Amino acid sequence: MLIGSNNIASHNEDLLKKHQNKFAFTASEIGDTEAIIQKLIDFQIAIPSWALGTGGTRFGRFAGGGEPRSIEEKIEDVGLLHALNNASGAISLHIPWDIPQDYKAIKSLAAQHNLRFDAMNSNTFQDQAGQDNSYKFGSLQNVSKAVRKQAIAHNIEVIQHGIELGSESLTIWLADGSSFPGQLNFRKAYQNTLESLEEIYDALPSNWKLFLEYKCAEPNFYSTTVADWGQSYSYVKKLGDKAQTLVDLGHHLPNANIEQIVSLLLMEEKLGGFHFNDSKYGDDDLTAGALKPYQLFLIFNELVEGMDARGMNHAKDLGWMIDASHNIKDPLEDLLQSVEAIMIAYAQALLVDRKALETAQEENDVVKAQEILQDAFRTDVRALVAEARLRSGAALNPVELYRSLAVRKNLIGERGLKTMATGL
Ligand code: RM4
Ligand code: MN
Ligand code: MN
Repeated sequence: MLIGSNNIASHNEDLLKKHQNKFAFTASEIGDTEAIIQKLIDFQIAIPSWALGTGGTRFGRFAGGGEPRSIEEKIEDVGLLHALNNASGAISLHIPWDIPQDYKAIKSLAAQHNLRFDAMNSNTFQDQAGQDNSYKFGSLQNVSKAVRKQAIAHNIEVIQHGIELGSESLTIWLADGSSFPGQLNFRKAYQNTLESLEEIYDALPSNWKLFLEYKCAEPNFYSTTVADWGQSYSYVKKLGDKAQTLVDLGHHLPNANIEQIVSLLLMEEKLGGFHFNDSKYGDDDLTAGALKPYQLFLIFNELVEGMDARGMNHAKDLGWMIDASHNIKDPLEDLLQSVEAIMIAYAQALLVDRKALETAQEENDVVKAQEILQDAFRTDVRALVAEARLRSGAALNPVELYRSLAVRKNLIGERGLKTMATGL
């Protein structure tokens, strides 16, 4: 299914009057709306290819139908999102869940939808059919050299796929760790992992980045070999300039101050990218901003401040990705909601009066500092985000248009009810 510009135009026409009123009010409250709108137009968030189908838990899976059956259909799904919001102009692929066969055809399909290929993801947390060695006891950390070699070779293969598609980064997330005390010699596991990462790093083209993602627990529940930002930092620091840390919002111990982590990683020039999602308990992979929108705003507040301090390009200099899993919602609707929440948090962070905040900080004016942040957070910026969409030819209300065009019903018609996407 394709969403035509005529569909978007007539949807926007219906909502235009209401939007214009709202936008005029918002603009009257905010100073420089034009600069903010341009930043919002430029900002793109990559969609994970592994989250276009139904996720599920270990207790069950309730498929919604019409799931993409191939990498081509996954690209088409992201194309639908991008047509609706013009803010999802990239796809992040997970190998071997999505092995590209015909690079040229896949690249041209992506180009038709105005999509580029964001970070490539390797998978050494599952055994694949026909694989020589098992990852049951880890991959890059494994006590067996043969297993480590296999995992290294897989990562290098992922880089090769990425080169063909025009991607410029590899994200490594390791399930490596241990489930019981005594199972692992922590130092040996670290050393093995480091040596393996070095080999992968050496295979990176000069314009590539290696993102090392951390996660406090799961699937191992006693120790994880890249468990937190400090551990990731320690690896990427040793690896070199092309290696950076990736922050997934659901990968922290409860109550971790993620915004502070982000600020310090940025200062150290070691923040590479993001996996946005939201959580209450652990790696819940829920819709971004669904539970803790203030935290999302505070993270963006540090991002904007830190990137500006280093003269970075907001849209291009970090990898912006969603990592989510959809158990009860339509994945595409959920992803539209996530993108919207991210754009809102970003827009609010752009509103923060930096000068006034700095003065308040220098004067230890705690009350004023809070007022400044909360003033930005409590500003309704939805009309700004909608205006950015309107100007770039996308829909004023993406979820509403998605529903009125009965996209899911159409996809079920095209693909069938019982299709199953590879991924989470
Ligand atoms: C992990 C981690 C990775 C993702 C896998 C599927 O928890 O978040 O980024 O690739 O899940
Ligand atoms: Mn992740
Ligand atoms: Mn995760």
